[in-house]
Amino acid sequence: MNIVNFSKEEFQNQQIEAAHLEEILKDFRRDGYVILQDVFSKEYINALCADFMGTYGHNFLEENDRNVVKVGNKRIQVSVEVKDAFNSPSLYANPFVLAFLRSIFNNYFIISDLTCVTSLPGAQKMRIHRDGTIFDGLALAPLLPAHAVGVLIPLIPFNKLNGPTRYWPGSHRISQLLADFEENLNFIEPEIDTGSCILMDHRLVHSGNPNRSEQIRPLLYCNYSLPWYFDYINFKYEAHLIVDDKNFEKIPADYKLFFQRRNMKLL
Ligand SMILES: O=C(O)CCC(=O)C(=O)O
Repeated sequence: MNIVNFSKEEFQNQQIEAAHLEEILKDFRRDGYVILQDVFSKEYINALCADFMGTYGHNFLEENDRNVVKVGNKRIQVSVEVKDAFNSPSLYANPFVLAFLRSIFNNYFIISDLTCVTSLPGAQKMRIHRDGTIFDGLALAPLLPAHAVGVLIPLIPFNKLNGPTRYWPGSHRISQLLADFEENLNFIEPEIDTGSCILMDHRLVHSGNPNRSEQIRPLLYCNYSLPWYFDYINFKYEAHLIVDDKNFEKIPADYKLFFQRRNMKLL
């Protein structure tokens, strides 16, 4: 598994050593994912989780079942407003993540959406899917570099019981029918702790596992992409990056361009 541990010096300098970054990029390009260990503080992730449950917890009550966007059985997707703990460079400008993205996207990229997918106790397994493709069906498609990268951040520790996400390494470079992956046992199901995250090429085939625990299991997605890419399938009806003017003002000038798509929706 592509688990990246940073050295004491890298943490001290908040910078990835050049040869190490090359290695990470190589693994990501080959397998479509890498796991960055301990790049956020656990206290900060706990604060995000508390804010998330405080603001969006009502979505998970049975009486609100009809008003939520479901991406699977008992699996709910919400667009998370950039405010409170979510309006922080600690989230959207993590130095390790940004160094990686600058190399992948040749310096220019945006935040395409901030979303949380929550599986509720008893959630069944999700359909197998890719988050987004371009030039689908063309022989050229699997040869292209990444156009979008999801930073997937568990807001509670993910374990076998609450259902770690299933990923098929290398599948971003294979144009195979999704149905074929049902029988494909070459998957990984990393149990990721709070403070760590997985960086995923949007084309990587993956699926949510059943939640057999009593816990609500939120998975935060901060998706970055090249500026021209728009996820028109997932975000047709709702803004995918919600930032009001007051919160936009609080974003440091260096990062404002990340939010150039704020409050945009198609229909
Ligand atoms: O819930 C999960 O583990 C995965 C969710 C997912 O793959 C998605 O919403 O695209």
